Amino acid sequence: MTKPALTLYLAAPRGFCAGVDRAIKIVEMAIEKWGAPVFVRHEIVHNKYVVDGLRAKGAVFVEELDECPDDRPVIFSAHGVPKSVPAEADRRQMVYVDATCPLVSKVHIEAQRHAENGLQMIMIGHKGHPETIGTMGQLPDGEVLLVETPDDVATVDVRDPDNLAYVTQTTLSVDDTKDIVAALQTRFPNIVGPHKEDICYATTNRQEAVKEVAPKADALLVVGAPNSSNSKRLVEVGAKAGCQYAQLVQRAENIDWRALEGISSVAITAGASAPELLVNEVIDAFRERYDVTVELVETAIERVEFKVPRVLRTPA
Ligand code: 0CH
Ligand code: SF4
Repeated sequence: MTKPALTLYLAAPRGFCAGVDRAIKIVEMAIEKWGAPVFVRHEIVHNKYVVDGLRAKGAVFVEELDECPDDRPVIFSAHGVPKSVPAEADRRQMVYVDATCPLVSKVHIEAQRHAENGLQMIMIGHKGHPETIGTMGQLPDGEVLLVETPDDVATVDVRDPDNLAYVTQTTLSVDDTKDIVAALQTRFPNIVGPHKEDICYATTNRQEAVKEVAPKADALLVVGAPNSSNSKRLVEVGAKAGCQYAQLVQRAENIDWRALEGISSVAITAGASAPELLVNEVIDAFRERYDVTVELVETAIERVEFKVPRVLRTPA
């Protein structure tokens, strides 16, 4: 039987960003240097395949530092940690490596600098997300106010409307964040913002690429995990850009083929924490059912790379 024709628009950039790449390398190098087990506080990045792979090599994933013994190394995830976490690790004289993405650390520094200059901080982010907890945790409890929507801006209770600054999570929707920033600037005209957006290059580029592919395709699949904020944003951006069916898939086995019946084109991208191997698995699943023509839609070229911490570059 002949297979139906399908155009597969492959978005680029997609998948691993420089911060994810660095964080995974940090865990791998730590296991090489110190042997197993190496503890990792929180999923190093939000992807089950990545986490399972590192676990098989000797990583032990925990949620809190008090689940780690004093005498084994611990890595902090790419999303960043509140100040209290390295402080506690220091107190316990633990060996630790911080895999926080340098672009998240930049936001941490920004928040502290504004606070030192006497500005009250507002964070635009998702409540309960580890990055939001980490960034807010750079300052004492209750010092950073969280807003998630333009409606929150209307009710946020500030000390002095003329002494405010904001920072954002790095993985937010660029467009939704613009609306929140506009609401902040309308209510607090003197609020200070980042020189350049806190939303990182990888988030921005992946959303731009999705905007390009989504309107062309009958369906959009975003390879990524349900707890991956940047991946979920890609689904929303795709739907907003006009794609009728936009779905997150962790693996090829999760594709809902019945929902895709009758399509003649599909767009595929991947969140910053999703390995390319899983994208290929999804493409192969389409090849099994369709006569696939792949069209690469590249909207930016990324050359960002981050070095791993020096302690891992020296032998044990
Ligand atoms: O998108 P989130 O922040 O949920 O995290 P992820 O899926 O692990 O992707 C990597 C981003 C890490 C911090 O910016
Ligand atoms: Fe860093 Fe951006 Fe990747 Fe987050 S999504 S790890 S901020 S490069």
